[in-house]
Amino acid sequence: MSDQQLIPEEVPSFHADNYEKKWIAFSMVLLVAFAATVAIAGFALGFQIPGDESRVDPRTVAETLPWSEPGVRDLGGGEYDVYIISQQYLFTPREIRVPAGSTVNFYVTSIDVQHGFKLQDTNINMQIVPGQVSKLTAEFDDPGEYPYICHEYCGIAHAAMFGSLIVEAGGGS
Ligand SMILES: [Cu+2]
Repeated sequence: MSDQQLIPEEVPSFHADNYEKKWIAFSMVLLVAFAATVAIAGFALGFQIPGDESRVDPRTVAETLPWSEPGVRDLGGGEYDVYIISQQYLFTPREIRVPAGSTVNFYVTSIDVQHGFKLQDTNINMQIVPGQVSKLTAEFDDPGEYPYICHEYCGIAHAAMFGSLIVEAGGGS
C-alpha cells in the first residue's frame, strides 16, 4: 500500500482510525444497552432502591407507635403495611400473614446494631440501620411461605435471626 491510498476520498471532518471508529460504535451500543437495562429493571421488573424512608430514635422507637405494635396493618384494597423491628437476634414479628394478591409495604428498623432484611423469592433486600427506617414494597400473587433472614452479620447468634411471611390462598382482591 502506498501512502496516497490512505487519503480518504470523502470529506472528513472527523479523523479517526477505522479501528477507533469501531470502538466508538461499540461504546455507544454499550451505553444504549446499559440505559435499557436500567430502564427495564426499574420500569418493567419493578426494581427499587431501598430509601431512607424516615428517621427514628433507636432507643425509644420500640415504645413509639406504630413500632410499639409491630406487625401487619390492613390498608384496604389488598394493600398492607408491615412494621418489623430488628434486634439481636430476632425480628418482631417472627411470622407475618397476608392473603394472596396483596401489595405489602415493608417498614423495617433496628433498635441496636446494623442488620439486613432479605425476603426470599422477591426483590426485597435491605440494609437495616439503627435510627433509620428502610422501606420496600412487593406484591404477592402466589400463596406460600417466603422466609426472611438477616443477611448482615450482627453477632454470635446472627444465624438464628429469621422469620416467615406466609401468603395465604383464597384471599386478596
Ligand atoms: Cu444478623
